[in-house]
Amino acid sequence: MAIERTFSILKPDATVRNITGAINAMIEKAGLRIVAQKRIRMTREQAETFYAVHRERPFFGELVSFMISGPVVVQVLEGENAIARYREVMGATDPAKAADGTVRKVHARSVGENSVHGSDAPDTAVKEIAQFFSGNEIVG
Ligand code: 3AN
Repeated sequence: MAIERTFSILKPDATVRNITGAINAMIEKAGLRIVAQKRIRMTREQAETFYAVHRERPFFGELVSFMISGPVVVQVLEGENAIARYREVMGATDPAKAADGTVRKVHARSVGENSVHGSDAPDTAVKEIAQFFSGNEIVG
């Protein structure tokens, strides 16, 4: 199995409820290592760039407004098959459809305020990590 890196965001609904530590505990328990992490306030421009693939979707404006409504924690996670593994840990986008024990089942409020983001493929992981971290900020 390949050691991969994936990009993660703990979203404003998580920072506002002070549950970033609880989510990090779920990440670490799943065998993923947090090799970079910082708490930031995203600018509108950063959020629009990050979610550019969803620009034409009806929820784009709502999504960007939510992501800049409070602090977020951006992270790089490392581990075996980290991209797929973290998506398992997160659970389905809609918390009502998420499996028991997943971050979204346990913590998410709705399909929009769903607590976490994780990259969906190797190429997006590389791109997303590079948007928020320089190489020397990632310490494996
Ligand atoms: P995922 O984050 O599970 O990969 P995507 O890529 O389909 O899901 O959607 C990106 C983000 O857009 C989601 N995490 C969620 O915050 C938001 N989103 C998706 N669908 C909706 C929706 N119907 N209404 C509001 N926000 C949505």
